[in-house]
Amino acid sequence: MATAAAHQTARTHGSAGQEGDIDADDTYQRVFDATVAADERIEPRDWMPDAYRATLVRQIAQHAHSEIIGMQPEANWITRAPSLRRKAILMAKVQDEAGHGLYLYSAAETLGASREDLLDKLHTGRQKYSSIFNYPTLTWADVGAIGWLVDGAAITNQVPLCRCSYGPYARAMVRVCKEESFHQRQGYELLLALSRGTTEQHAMAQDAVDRWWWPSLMMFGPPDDESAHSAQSMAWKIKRHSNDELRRRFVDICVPQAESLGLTLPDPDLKWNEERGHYDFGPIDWTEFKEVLKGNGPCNEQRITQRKAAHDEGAWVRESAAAYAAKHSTRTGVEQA
Ligand code: BYC
Repeated sequence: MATAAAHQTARTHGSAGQEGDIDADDTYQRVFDATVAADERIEPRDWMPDAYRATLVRQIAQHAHSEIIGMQPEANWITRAPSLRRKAILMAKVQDEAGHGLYLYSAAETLGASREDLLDKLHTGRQKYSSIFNYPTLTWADVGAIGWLVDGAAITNQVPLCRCSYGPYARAMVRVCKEESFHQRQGYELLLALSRGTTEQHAMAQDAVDRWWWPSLMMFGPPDDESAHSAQSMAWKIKRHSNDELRRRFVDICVPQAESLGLTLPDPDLKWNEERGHYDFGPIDWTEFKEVLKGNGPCNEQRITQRKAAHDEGAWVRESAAAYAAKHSTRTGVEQA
């Protein structure tokens, strides 16, 4: 157990010992382990193992990329929303996703990552974004299915991340989850309206649920025995539950909600298992998941092409903001002098 004095010194990165000093490195590691074990937060100023930092940058960057790529399938319906009310709600939701991207890129920056570099990695396929956003939004009902299922899966995954061991990520998740909860409800309400509408509207809602159900289950990642990062991420308390645990929890939540919606989930094997206290469900097509991750999903190419175009078209905004900030800081400097 590290002493209080050593703890104090070692928590602050670089304030004790020389680089390569084995005793100091050991103290740093022990203090880090003790902080994680005590369920306290690691903050940007604290020493952390390089692999912990790299894992966080990988996960937070992927998460941020998913938020901004996730704007595309929904934005596809803004101009075609069936009423002003629906349009205003959808615009607010898509803006929220951009905001989530901002919190997350900022959290990654606290680990020393540069936003420019992360975006470059997204644009060149060196970092991933969620598989789910490589599926098309074919009808208006897809906006409801995304809200209910995709945002519902996101909440199930992200509520435990509010207790992640890395402070800035955990705090960003608190606000994101509150907003996701609103998103999930708007999706549910939209689907309910369609389900209770005309026969055609009901069929449209059912078709959307049929298409989004399985990809939503894939959002939780590969099965536990194939999840490369889960064990270490759980030991570091970045992840609090395994991929399969969260997927099971999501299925249990969705089944009664589907019944209330008057819609069926497209899985003949779905049935309550009294012994396990969970719903059993059918096999997931992991070949499809792997293909989507390899870039062969229905919309991978379109998503990245549109993202790059938006980035290039926004260059003047970034340049103007940087020029304004530089001018402002010079003026402030002159005033202070
Ligand atoms: N899609 O070892 P594993 C949203 C990758 S945004 C693509 O289990 P980990 C929303 C994984 O990265 C939703 N890739 O990994 C936004 C790894 O590859 P690398 C996004 C996936 O990290 C707008 C490999 O497979 N949410 O909700 O322990 C509108 C092995 O996997 C996926 C987050 O990002 C996938 N589905 O666990 C509406 C949440 N799954 O990196 C809604 C934060 C796995 O070695 N992220 N991979 O090349 C996490 O909780 C975890 O990163 C995951 C994966 C559970 C996703």
